[in-house]
Amino acid sequence: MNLKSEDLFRKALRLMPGGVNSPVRAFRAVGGEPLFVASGKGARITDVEGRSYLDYVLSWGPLILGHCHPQVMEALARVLETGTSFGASTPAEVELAEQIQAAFPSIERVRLVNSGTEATMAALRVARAATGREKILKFEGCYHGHADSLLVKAGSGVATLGLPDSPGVPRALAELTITVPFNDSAALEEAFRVHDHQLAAVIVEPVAGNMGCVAPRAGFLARLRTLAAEQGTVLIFDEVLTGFRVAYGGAQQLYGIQPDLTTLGKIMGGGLPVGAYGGKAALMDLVAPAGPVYQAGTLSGNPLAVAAGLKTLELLRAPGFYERLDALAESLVAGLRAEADRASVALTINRVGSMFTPFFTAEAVTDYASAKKADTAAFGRFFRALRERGIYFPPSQFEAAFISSAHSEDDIAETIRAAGAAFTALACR
Ligand code: HOZ
Repeated sequence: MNLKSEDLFRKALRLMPGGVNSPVRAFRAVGGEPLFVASGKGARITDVEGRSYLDYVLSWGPLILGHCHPQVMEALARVLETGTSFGASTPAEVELAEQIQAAFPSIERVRLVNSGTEATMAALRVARAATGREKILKFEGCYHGHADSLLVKAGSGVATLGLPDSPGVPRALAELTITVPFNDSAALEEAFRVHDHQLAAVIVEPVAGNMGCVAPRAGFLARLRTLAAEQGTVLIFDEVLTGFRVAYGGAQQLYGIQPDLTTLGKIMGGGLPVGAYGGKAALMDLVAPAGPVYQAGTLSGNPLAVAAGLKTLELLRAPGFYERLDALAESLVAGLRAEADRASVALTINRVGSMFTPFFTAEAVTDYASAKKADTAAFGRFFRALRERGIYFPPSQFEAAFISSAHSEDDIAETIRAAGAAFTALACR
């Protein structure tokens, strides 16, 4: 007999740390049994008990076309007939590199890796090698994967679990990571003044997604660009979430700012494990074997991820794709706002393109400090109330929700109705 979620989780707890392979999945911040998914199709997933949910997690962003898009599945099926990994170059990798370069004019050369964490780790190494400097600057509540240098005041699961900076990160390394609040140009100027010509890199999620969704203030990214250029600091846009999401060419296209290096992942692999880092040729030509900065990977450029990525990007280039997705996201956000107002629930919703977060606070959320003021217990109740009604939101106040092209107007209407009932239940407590 198939095990139920409860039994699976009990078994998983004996076998895996916290019963999961990635912390936020354990639902510790929202309560209730973690979801065990049996399958996904379009905008929906089905759990092992056969319950169906409209999915706004979408594998944390990659599935912009929804689950099991037929053309992506077909592309994968073709690859399965010819081999899953060679540890040698394939024609499709070259094609994907070409597509990435066409989408991101700031990327003159690109290296494919297997995850966003790998991409940010390697980008930092390149920046340090290029500048001969060791310090880096990141923003509070931004998350760039779990490499040692970047687990300082990190968002995502670190914020969800309310952890202080992670044990196991050598203090000497953490001391090289300077942090300032996101969207705070004055603090940024001060950091550049104090660490004058000592910063190898500034890394930023140009639209923060890992403290919940937070847009950059007007002029913030431009100021960052100028300060980095003035001091020869490498500007890294971490577009693992935003690349091919907020626009085909990512946040750098949306806001018209060109970084020196970009990290990508998620959507560009069509739901398979992938990452990439790229940028100016002068920087990327430092990477081995063109240059001395070492970085390698047996499964890098893996045929399955490359095929799923290529087909996904092709479908994203359809005329009007992003306009429709953004309109759908806006109608959902407007509906959620109206329902929260009707139930007198204090709610602030941030949205950029098809990524968004409802924060349970009346105040504007512009950085990590304001995100942390949100009522996370209320978010947990909202999450559970939605789940009971067949809607699956990210199980954390500090993760962005996403919409896919598989979501229909009816799905959005169903979600708004469910949220309305959830807000009313919240308000009646
Ligand atoms: N912290 C990840 C999203 N930002 C969660 C990944 C996962 O649990 O799969």
